[in-house]
Amino acid sequence: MSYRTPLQVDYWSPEELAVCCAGISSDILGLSIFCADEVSLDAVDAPVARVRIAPVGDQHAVCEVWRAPGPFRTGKIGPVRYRANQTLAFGCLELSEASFAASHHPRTALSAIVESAYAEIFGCIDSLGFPHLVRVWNHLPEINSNTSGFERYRQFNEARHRSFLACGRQTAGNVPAACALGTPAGTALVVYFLASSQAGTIIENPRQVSAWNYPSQYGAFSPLFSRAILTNVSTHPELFISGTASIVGHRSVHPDDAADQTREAATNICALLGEANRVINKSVFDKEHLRYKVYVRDPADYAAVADVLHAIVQPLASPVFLRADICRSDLLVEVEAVGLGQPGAAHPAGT
Ligand code: 3EB
Repeated sequence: MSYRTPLQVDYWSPEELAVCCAGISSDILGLSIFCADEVSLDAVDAPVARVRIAPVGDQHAVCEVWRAPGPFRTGKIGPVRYRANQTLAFGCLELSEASFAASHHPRTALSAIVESAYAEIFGCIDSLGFPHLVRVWNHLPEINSNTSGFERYRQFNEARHRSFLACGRQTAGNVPAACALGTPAGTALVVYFLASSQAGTIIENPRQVSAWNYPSQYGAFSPLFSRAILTNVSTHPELFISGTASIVGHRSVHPDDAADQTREAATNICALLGEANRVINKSVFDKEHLRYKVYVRDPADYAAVADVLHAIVQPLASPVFLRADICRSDLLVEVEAVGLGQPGAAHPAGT
């Protein structure tokens, strides 16, 4: 009997990835690799987003591997490399500020590449027939620095906002789940995403102000992301939880305490799970069956953050810890997660 796999995400070392790619047929839709330096992934024919942040601890690199049933269409439109099956597309691109002379743009080189990145992404997914961004991972160099008098995360927010408007997208409500993290100086902007032929359902957090309604103290252009997106692109409902931090209302809470920030982020994630289950009117998602990815600003906080998460989620399927700057300088930790219905369930072909 043959079985179709639903959508899956796994976190593997490059060696584990090589073993999978050497198998009879690869069902890899796309992947991201997190590593401080360059890695070669010869065996992989799926699109690869290369993010220059390192795992915390002694692992050199970690790969986030998205697998889904084929057949696939694979290609490149402008700078966007993509692979898609019937319902879902993975795509990624990399743009460098050095390639944009600031003088040719009314704003900054970062604004220019962010606007261009989103224009390319929307152009790509529109022409593929997957116009709905589900989840976007934004990795931008020096996210907390000030250049041209503005924090770079704010420059990013303005450019993202302008691009959404220019490309006919909504700037409130129906916006993708996302995260925005820093990478070292001199690296490229890397954006990768999942897009779908059908719009997902946004899930907001009753404990938090929606990001598109943040007051202007966080910038004239609000961040455009939803707290989570619920989709149905495979055999189970899927829940994509955005980067979630220690924010209540719109304010950062527990400054200088990574353990308390982790607890608050976990409480926010639990609130989202409750919302998602309420919206689908069924108890599908719980904290024990999520795949977590954790960004910590200071590696010295790793043990405290891991302890808190392990105490809250038991058993905890090996979360991935990455060293990265978070978009607000008072945030020390950010947690994202994916829920993919029931774990390990395979489904008969054609059902
Ligand atoms: C926050 O809740 C923390 O700008 O795309 C989380 C998820 C955050 C996504 C983004 C930012 C973004 O505001 C930061």
